[in-house]
Amino acid sequence: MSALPISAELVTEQNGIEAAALANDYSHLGEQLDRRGIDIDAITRKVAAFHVAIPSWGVGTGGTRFARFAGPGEPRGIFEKLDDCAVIQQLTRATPTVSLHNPWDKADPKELKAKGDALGLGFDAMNSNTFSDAKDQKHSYKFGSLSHTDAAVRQQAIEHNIETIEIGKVLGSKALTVWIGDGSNFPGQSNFTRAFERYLDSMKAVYAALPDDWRIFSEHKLYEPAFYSTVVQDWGTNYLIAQELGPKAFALVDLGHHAPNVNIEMIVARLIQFEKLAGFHFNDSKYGDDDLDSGSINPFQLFLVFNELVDAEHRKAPSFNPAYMIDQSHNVTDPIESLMASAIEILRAYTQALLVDRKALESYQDSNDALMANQTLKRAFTTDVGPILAKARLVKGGAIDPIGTYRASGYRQRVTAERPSSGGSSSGIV
Ligand code: LRH
Ligand code: MN
Ligand code: MN
Repeated sequence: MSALPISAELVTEQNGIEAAALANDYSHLGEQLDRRGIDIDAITRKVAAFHVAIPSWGVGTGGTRFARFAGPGEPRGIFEKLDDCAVIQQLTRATPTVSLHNPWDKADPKELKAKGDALGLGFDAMNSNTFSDAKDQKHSYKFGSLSHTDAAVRQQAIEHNIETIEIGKVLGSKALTVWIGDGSNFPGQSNFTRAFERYLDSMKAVYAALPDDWRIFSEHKLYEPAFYSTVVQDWGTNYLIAQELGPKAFALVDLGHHAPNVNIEMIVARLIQFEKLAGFHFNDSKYGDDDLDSGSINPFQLFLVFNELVDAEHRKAPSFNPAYMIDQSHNVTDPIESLMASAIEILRAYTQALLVDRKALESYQDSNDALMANQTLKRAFTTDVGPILAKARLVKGGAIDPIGTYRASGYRQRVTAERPSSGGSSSGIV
């Protein structure tokens, strides 16, 4: 039995206000799509089956390295974070799992599992953290972790990853995501080759501890916190890692971890083709790893990424099983609202990609009709798929208008009374 945080009556009442308009819009869109040979209900069923994981760290207010401005009623620990994740799932019905970060979310794993069960939430990939020092940790990660020059530091980082797997086993997780901040700030500071050799040796030790039904995801990032070189800096290095480690290792793409204007959808295509795509950390960015809300800056790029994913699904690409997660930092918005809006934008891009006429596209590509090939994508991208998204939520018991319903529920005001302010001084998140 799950105890949902928003009253079911309120959701029904709010849906009642929108139901007639939605029915109209859905039927009108259905007619339009029918003329294009698309069955709207088949699309809605696919959309209803799509899930994206919420990052536990995303429901707290983020910050920059300059300041953090706390929001009202912020969750004070992982159990309250799970309550907030349950709100997102209850209203969007697209986010049934949470991705935890160790040790940020440290608690008795059995209690975490019980709390998840009570809220109807499962646990997605586990994230290890060797990019900051935990309290009372023996060796510092100031100069690296899995690639550190000192074997004792590397061993500590390996053990931390193994511990993260152990916690995940209790929670029912099936994947470990490893992102390290290792790198250098000055030319000459680090030997690129030796650092990568050490990293690979450490990752092999972590890989050896992976249960048979688990996968390990390595996450590349161009720069930050290291500003001259980073050990796992790009998808090429990431692919090499996945190849070196073995069949349970895959390369994870965080959309914010590339230089501006990089063709990320093409990276996605390459990783799919060579059966090494782990999945995503979704977010959006203008300059760097901005961790802005998905689809808020460049929704066309998100659509083009999903175009590759749907293409792979369509042609039944081997080993294609991406894990979808959000990874964002919310500095000026209510994180619950940002995460709901982001889940909706991710679903929107998926839905638009489902509308691409793949047969027509292929024939335009084969006949080198560049203009019509592009028009084929644009036609799908410019279709307002809002009614499909709302209908998919409605049939699963969610809200037609998640943000409106959330605001009407007074959830934030309620938890603000229950959760005293956590203050606003340090950033606490990258
Ligand atoms: C690094 C990163 C990585 C971390 C998260 C907090 O920038 O994307 O995924 O685990 O941010
Ligand atoms: Mn990430
Ligand atoms: Mn990041």
